[in-house]
Amino acid sequence: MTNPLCTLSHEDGVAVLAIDSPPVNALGQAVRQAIHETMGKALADPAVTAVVILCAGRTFFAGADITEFGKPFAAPGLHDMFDRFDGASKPIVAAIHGTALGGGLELALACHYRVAVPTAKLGLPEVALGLLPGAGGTQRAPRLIGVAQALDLIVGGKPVAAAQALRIGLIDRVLEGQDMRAEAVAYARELVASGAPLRRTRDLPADLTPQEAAATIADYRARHAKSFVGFKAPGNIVRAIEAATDRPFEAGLTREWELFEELMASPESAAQRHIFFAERAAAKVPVARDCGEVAIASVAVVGAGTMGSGITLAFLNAGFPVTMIDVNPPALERGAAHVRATLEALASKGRITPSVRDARMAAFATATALDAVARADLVVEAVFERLDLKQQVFRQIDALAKPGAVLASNTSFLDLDAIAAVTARPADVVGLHFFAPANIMRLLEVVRGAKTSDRVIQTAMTLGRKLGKVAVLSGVCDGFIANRAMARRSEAADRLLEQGVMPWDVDAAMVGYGFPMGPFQMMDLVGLDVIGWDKENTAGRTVQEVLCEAGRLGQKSGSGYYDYDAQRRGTPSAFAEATIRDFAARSGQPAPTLSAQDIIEHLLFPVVNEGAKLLEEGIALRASDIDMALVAGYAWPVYTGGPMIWGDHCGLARIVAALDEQIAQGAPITVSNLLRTKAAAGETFL
Ligand code: 3H9
Repeated sequence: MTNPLCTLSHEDGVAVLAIDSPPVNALGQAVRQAIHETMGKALADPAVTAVVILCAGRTFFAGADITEFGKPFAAPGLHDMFDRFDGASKPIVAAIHGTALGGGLELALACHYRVAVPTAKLGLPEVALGLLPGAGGTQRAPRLIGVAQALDLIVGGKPVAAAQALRIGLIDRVLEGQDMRAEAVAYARELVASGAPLRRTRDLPADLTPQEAAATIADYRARHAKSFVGFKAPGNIVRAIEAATDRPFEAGLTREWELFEELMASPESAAQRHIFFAERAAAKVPVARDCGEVAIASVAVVGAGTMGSGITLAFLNAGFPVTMIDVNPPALERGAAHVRATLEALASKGRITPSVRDARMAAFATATALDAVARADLVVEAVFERLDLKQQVFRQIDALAKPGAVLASNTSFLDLDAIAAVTARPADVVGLHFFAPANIMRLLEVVRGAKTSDRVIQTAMTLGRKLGKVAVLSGVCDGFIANRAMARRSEAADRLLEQGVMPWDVDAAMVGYGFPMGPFQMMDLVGLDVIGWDKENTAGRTVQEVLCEAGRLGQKSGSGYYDYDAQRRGTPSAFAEATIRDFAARSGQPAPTLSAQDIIEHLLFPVVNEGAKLLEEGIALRASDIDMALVAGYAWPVYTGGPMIWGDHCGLARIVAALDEQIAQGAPITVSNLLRTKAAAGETFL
């Protein structure tokens, strides 16, 4: 009886195992079982001289089945399968297309030879899930490609292209790729005809002695120490690779498994796996199945400021032709110069080839007249954040843009419906909220207005993916998901300051939690006069007002909450400290003594609370969307999983009690009904 997941066919003495388990041929139990049985049959057949294993569909195995994680692994395990591969007395060839990832590449490493089509990518990306390759990857890869390359591949986690894989010895041949199956079978026949040895990766010697490996690893750790902070997986991976050099293969596998299980049980990995699924869930939005999409072949960006030029770059980098429009010629020239300089810099750093740079330059046009929007399928407005101005621009765009074009606003907190209302086509109006720098930050909030059509929403979600971003759908409200949730952190931080807590203590607690910088360091970077300061109406009412009035506008003026040296290194400012003490003295209360954990809870529990409000108001579709938005848009540490799942771990009842305590002390906040209800019922968000 043939197994539908794994078909076995024969071509002139070569058995071909073809696995077909859409969407990505993950190595779940049923697939493992099918391979194990079929491989057993092929190897036992005396007419078979070699075996080729390949996959149908869009990709080679994408790894172990992540949905099985957290449950006991059912037999046959990957180790059992790979033992059979290793021990086979006939050559087994893995033929790779698409992506061979994680357990998928580990399977290929357990084969005797590997070939790949030119477009294939190969990687061990488990680190991104807070894990390590637990099916021999950390033991076989160093033996095959050397310790230094294995560190890059496994700790770095980035897949390599077929050509690079060949260079480092990960594969044995890049096929032409016209007919992978036939070319792989021909390769297997060549092996048999030439009497090629059974090359068992497990039996290859490590390229370094334990002492040399220890030195290479120590050097690697030192160079990457900063990026390891907060993550558990890199340290365990390094330990596992070390084991490949200082003990026999079997003992190395045992060590690898211990370290794998430790990671699997860790909160860091649970959080990172949550984000993996959150990213995929965010792409699923409630639109009619047959709504279709607007074909976007050309883009116009209105406004050449920081956001406009960043958005232009984001589209150019994704291969779209873009016309950047600004009615102010000097502003347009500044924006265009930034776009060109960024493309040049990408080329000079080797991140793009000169021909790609030239193609992007050629796809970039500028215009000072708004009628240039007439040619675009998508118009993105990125003018100054003022409702009347945006409405005026939208009226003009409405008059000029072609019928059916998508009209997007990059507003970060204004009412999208009020913008859409000035047009005759509100169904075509959508928010595309990019985060600065728009060509770098991964989050794209797609804002759905009251009248935005399904077709336009689906178009925007697809665009997000094409731009290499995580698109998260948001309803209309002040600040949408990410800015609105994080505004509560800033307010809580300001309240602490007014009680006499120092900004550097608050910032240190946030950095300790895992943010790249704290809220006051961020304010100093952005400029204290940019957010929340009204120059015309300032009266020393807040610490920020006092600092701004004193000309302490942040890094750009050499001082803000911190004092800066010529290299923009900040040190605690005596002026800021005196100002804060002065404010605190007015309250008549002594400044509270707070631990870093107290500060974390004081600042971040209100974010969880706001997340609950976003859910109960229907602004965010799911709790995981909020986590995804903050991880991608605000560098919320991915190893905590985002505010909602972190809130679940802290305990919702504890959060409600802490918020009630803040309210009792005068904080102007209210607790979300959803949060209270869930806390009372002992429920969680996720
Ligand atoms: C591992 O291997 C551990 C071992 O070392 C040791 C074990 C002992 N499992 O991303 P897409 C689903 S850890 C289950 O939208 P694309 C995904 O959720 C694994 N499901 O497509 C989605 O489902 P849905 C190491 C998986 O074309 C659907 O497939 N491997 C898995 O943009 C389509 O996915 C990795 O970390 C999986 N392994 O990208 C690779 N992978 O439609 C993770 C995907 O219901 N995967 N799904 O939302 C990827 O990087 C990308 O999915 C891939 C395709 C590049 C393969």
